[in-house]
Formats: sequence, C-alpha cells, structure tokens
Amino acid sequence: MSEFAVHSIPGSPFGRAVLSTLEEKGARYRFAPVMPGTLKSPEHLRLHPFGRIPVLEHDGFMLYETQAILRYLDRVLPQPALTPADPKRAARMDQVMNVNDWYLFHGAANVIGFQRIVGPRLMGLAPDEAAIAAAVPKAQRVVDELALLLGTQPYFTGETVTLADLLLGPQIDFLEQTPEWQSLGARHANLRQWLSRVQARASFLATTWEKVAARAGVARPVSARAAAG
Ligand SMILES: N[C@@H](CCC(=O)N[C@@H](CS)C(=O)NCC(=O)O)C(=O)O
Repeated sequence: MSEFAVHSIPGSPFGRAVLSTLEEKGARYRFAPVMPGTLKSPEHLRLHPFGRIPVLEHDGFMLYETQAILRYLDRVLPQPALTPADPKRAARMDQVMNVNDWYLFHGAANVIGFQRIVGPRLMGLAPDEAAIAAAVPKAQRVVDELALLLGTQPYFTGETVTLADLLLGPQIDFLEQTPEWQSLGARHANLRQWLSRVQARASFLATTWEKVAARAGVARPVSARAAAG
C-alpha cells in the first residue's frame, strides 16, 4: 500500500482530525513530528507556506489545509465513506466544517486553547486571562449554534460519523480540557453526549496527545488538565 505521512505536532487538534480520519479508514500511516517553534523555519515553510500544521504526504503528493486533506483521504480511501451520499446531509457536513474553521477556531478556540493549554504546556507561559475572557462570548455563540445544528442526532449529519465530526471533535475535545468548557457546554447535554461518543471511538482513543507523543518518540506531555488549571 502507498504510504501516508502526517507532518504534525502531537496534541494539534487539526492534526488529530487527519490522524483520526486515517484511523477510521484503517490506513497505515507514519507520523512525522514537527518540532514546536520550527513552523516558520525555511524547512517547514517549504512544506506549508503559511507555517502551520498539519501537512499530508502521499506518494510524493504534498497537501496542506485540513479540510482538503480530509476530503482527499475520503476519495483515495473510499471505505468506509465519511461523506454522506445525500446532498442535504453532505451540505450540513460542509457547513459544520466551515463553522469549525471560521467561527469556532478563529478568535475563540484558538485563543482559549493557546492560553490554557499550548502556551502553559509547551512554552511555560502564564494564561492571558483578558484574552480568554474576550474569547469566551465568541466561543459560546458558536457552541450554542453547534448544539442547535446537532439537535437529537448521534452525529452531525445523522446516524454515522462523517468528516464534520472528525474535524470538530478534536477542537471541542481541546476546549473540554479547559475550565471554560464548564460554562460553554453547560446548557448542551446533546453536545456533551456527542463529544463522549466521538471520544469513545477507536480512532480518537488511538490519537490522544499522549498516544501520538509516544508514537512520535517525543517527551510525554504533562496532563493537559493540570496545565490548564
Ligand atoms: N487552516 C489550517 C489551520 C491549521 C492550524 O491553524 N493549525 C495550528 C495547529 S492546530 C497551527 O499550525 N498553529 C500554528 C500557528 O498558529 O502559528 C488547516 O485547516 O489546516
């Protein structure tokens, strides 16, 4: 079988979306660790001109942008399908993926996740409480809308997991590790149950920060909850 390599940093939510998609497909892949602090280096900018992760490598084909990577994987590894055949369900999947990228990540989850987890855990930084306080209302608006979109369904487009759940799951899992999740998720039992459902999948159990760090041979991180507290 041709080889997939995922260039990423253990713990990265976008990176985890790619890893869990590969796990859902039962694909063999290699984790190529990127060192934190090297994202803007000339070497990494050759892989990702915007200095981010993840990057997928497949038989010499290089691809960045997580949505593009997930859809590519769903095309080259068609089973099990992770995009609904029904156009309306597929559109809902696309919508949730864009809500993740545009409204949840930017200015909300990226701020809370960095200030509570990445900064303290990887850089020894103290959380900027003012930045977190400014991001919480933005995050709340998105979480409320996601709960509405989910409704009573087990997954975002219905009965089965799709790329939407695999992209959004790692972001909400990251938020759950912060004290802010207590209030963000408080009103939304359906979203909390969805998160537990996603976290219980073999693809998520295989791609925790600790598992990926061990696989990458990098130092085992301290507990995210301890770092966030
Ligand atoms: N639009 C990109 C976003 C990727 C992204 O922001 N990844 C984060 C890690 S989860 C990152 O590389 N952050 C580094 C930075 O902000 O400099 C994608 O979908 O892949």
